Amino acid sequence: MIDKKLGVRYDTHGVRAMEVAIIMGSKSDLPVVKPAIEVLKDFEVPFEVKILSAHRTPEELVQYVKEAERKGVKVFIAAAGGAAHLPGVVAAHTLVPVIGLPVMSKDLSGLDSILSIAQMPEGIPVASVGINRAKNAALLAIQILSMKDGGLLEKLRAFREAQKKRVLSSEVNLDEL
Ligand code: RP5
Repeated sequence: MIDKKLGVRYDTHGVRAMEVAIIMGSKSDLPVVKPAIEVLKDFEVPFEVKILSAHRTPEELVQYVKEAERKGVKVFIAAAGGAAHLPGVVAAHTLVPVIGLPVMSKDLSGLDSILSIAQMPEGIPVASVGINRAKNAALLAIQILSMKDGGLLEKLRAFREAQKKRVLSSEVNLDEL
């Protein structure tokens, strides 16, 4: 069922259908991914989290991407560090937009991660947020969803307004310096 006013889909039990799938290359990525999970919860966006790797579980990854597509996922967030081919491999197997979240790496401070994600061959685009910028990955996913979801658009407006108020109300007390 679709709520036409909001453009939101519900399954037969009246539960809002899953909209975002977060995939991370390893459980060790979870601390970086957590802020994205928190943002999606705050905005009440239904999501799923999976640990699957482009290199260590390639077949299962592709199988999951196809399954998620069938479940109606509208955005993938794929987090990986180092040779971060996960977002690119996901993008190669779907027409659903993919947001790459580069995870800080031990050896190259995440430069390897972000370049592996952003520098895709022509024809298979992946959006990339900054290194460890999980919150932005979730907000970008929500912005994509909000194009067809009036309720989410309102929540985004309120989020930006609150953010603006916080910045404008912050002051530097010269006595504290
Ligand atoms: C990547 O290698 C993962 O996404 C993680 O960021 C990094 C290290 O993985 P582990 O060795 O901790 O499993 O595949």
